[in-house]
Amino acid sequence: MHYILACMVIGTVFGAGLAIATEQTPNPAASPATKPQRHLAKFDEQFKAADMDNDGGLTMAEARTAGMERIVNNFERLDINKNGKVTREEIRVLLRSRLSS
Ligand SMILES: [Ca+2]
Ligand SMILES: [Ca+2]
Repeated sequence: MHYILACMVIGTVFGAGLAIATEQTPNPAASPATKPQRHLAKFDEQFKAADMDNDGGLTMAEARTAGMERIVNNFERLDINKNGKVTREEIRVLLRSRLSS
């Protein structure tokens, strides 16, 4: 009885481990992207997740809900065209000017 139970447990654990191993995505660090590019890619993901109405811009409320404090704190400066939304392009302009300075 104990033997059968042990076999079932081992089978379950091994099967689950195999499933996890095959579902793993390739290591992003292995990509040839440079550090700033990776930073931007990560930022894009955060931005997409924060942009709840998918209009391509973050309002102050969206940034605050997503916990993006850096955007909330610099909202006025980031919103270059003063339309009440910070777009990825507006943030990139600021990021680039910071990276090159
Ligand atoms: Ca939005
Ligand atoms: Ca704007």
